[in-house]
This record gives sequence, C-alpha cells and structure tokens, in this order.
Amino acid sequence: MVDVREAAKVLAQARRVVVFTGAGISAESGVPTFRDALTGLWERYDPQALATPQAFEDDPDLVWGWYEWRRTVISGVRPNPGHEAVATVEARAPRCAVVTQNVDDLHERAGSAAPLHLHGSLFAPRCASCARPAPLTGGAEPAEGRRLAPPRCEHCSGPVRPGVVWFGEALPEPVLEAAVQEATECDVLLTIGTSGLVYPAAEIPKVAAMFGATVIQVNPQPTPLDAVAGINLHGAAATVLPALVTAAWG
Ligand code: BV8
Ligand code: ZN
Repeated sequence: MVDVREAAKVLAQARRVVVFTGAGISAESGVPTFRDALTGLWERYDPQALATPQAFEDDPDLVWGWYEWRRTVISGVRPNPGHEAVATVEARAPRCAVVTQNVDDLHERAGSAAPLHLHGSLFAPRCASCARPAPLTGGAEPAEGRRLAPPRCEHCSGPVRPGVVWFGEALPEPVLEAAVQEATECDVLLTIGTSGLVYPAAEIPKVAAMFGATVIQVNPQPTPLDAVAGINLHGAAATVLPALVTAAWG
C-alpha cells in the first residue's frame, strides 16, 4: 500500500513518537472491544452503564464479576503482532511513549516498558474506601455472566474495586498530564484501534496535530480522528503495524 510506504518514511525520520492505542489493538488477540465486550450473558447490559461508580454501588457483585471475567479472558490470550510492532517502534525510534486507553496488560507482555494507562488497569485493584492497592485474587475464575462478591480490604475491610477509570470519574492527573506533554512534543502520533469517542483521551491525537505532529491512523473503520489524521491506514493493526515497522526500519 502506497500509504504504508509514505507512513514508513515519516516514521523512520521521526525523533519523538507517541503511540496511542484503543481496544482495537487487542481485538486480534481475541479480546472483545469495549462495545462488544458484552457478548453472551453480558449482552443484556450496557457497558457504559456497567463501567460506572453507580453500577458498582448498586451491584458490586455484578460489576466485580464482569471485571474479573474480563481479567480472566485477558490472562488467557496473548499479545498479537500489533502489540509486538509497537514494542519495535519503542526500540527503534529515538524516543517513543505508548499511551493506551486499554485496561489490559498486552502492551507490557509484548515488551512495552511503561505504557501510560489513561483508563487504569484490570491488574491494579484497590480498596474503594481507603484506596490502598489490593492483591489480585487468583481464586475463583468467574464464568461469564456470573456475579462475584468483591474481596474486602485487609486494612479497612472496605470493598475492593477494579483499578480502572469509570465513566464520570477523572483520569489519573499525572498520567493524563504526561500523555498531553508527550503529545505536544512528538513529531509523529500513531493512533491505533480507537474509535476516538471517549474524552478526554480522544483529545490526545488532536493535541499532537495542533502542535504540528503528523498523525497516522490505523483503523479498518472511519472515525472522528480521520479529521486530524494526515495518513489513514484502513486495515487491521496486526497486519498493518508489522508492515509499517518493516517498511520503516527493515
Ligand atoms: C470524565 C475503562 C469528568 C473502564 C473506559 C459527552 C461529550 C463528551 C464527553 C462526555 C459526554 N458525556 C459524558 C462524557 C464524558 C465521558 C465520555 O467521554 N463519554 C463518551 C462515551 C461520550 N468520559 C468520561 O466519563 C471520562 N471521565 O470525563 O470525567 C470528570 C472530571 C473531573 C472530575 C470528575 C469527573 C472517563 C472515561 C473513561 C471510561 N473508561 N475504560 C473499562 O474498560 O471498563 S473507556 C472504554 O471505552 C475504553 O477504555 C475505550 O477508551 C472506550 C471505547 O471502547 P471501545 O469502543 O471498545 O474501544 P475503542 O473506542 O477504542 O473502539 C474500538 C476501535 O477499534 C473501533 O474504532 C474499531 O473500528 C477498531 N478496531 C476493531 N478491530 C480492529 C480495530 N482497529 C485496528 N485493528 C483491528 N483489528
Ligand atoms: Zn481499605
């Protein structure tokens, strides 16, 4: 694809790269994206209603069961060539920051050193009352759709909650600030597998474009970020990204 060659030229000359990812990069690892995370028994719930503090307050067992099921799904899959290509960008570009909206650990397992998790992580549960980190329970791996009572904090016996950012919750300030800083300073921002609908995360590619970076989008579908993407690679991450890094750095 001529666009891949053009994108590779831009990438190979970049001094500072930001890789911005959404659920689409994990799709080919077999992880349902947020919108279709509610397959099977979960389909009767609206994810935006389930991923909220209110839902956890109303029915902690339902919400904890959903997140523990998602964590079990993640632990059972592997990073895909898209995640691995991102690790290659980090190894080859003079400077590269990975900013992800995903709550899985697939970037880490593909070799990314310290991705910035704008929406937290499934692997960092904490007490909903005193906010102390809580241990990951290796215990009962919930079947899909099964309620599971959250463990209790060993310090204050408050309920343990998933370490993710719910709708209506503020993003972790230091992480958001670092991501915005990287976006203002980069020459190239690769936005991969995100619908660009959730704010303030969706601002990151726009900030990069505003500060003069070339935005390269990888997504099989059109998204609102088409407006800021200088180069649009319409394809799947696990196919396009390996081709892109090979064309850029051999
Ligand atoms: C906040 C963690 C304020 C939890 C997530 C109206 C207008 C503007 C904003 C708002 C509004 N109403 C409400 C808001 C605010 C709200 C928001 O933006 N809502 C949206 C829906 C309009 N935002 C918030 O609430 C944020 N907080 O604003 O707080 C505040 C401030 C101060 C003090 C107090 C409060 C918090 C948002 C974070 C929510 N948490 N995740 C969990 O995971 O359970 S967001 C979650 O959904 C994901 O992290 C992801 O970011 C998002 C979307 O999920 P998906 O659709 O699955 O993924 P994605 O969007 O990435 O789409 C998949 C893409 O992949 C598609 O484009 C598809 O084409 C593509 N694809 C598919 N296959 C492939 C592929 N691409 C490449 N290769 C493939 N193979
Ligand atoms: Zn506690």
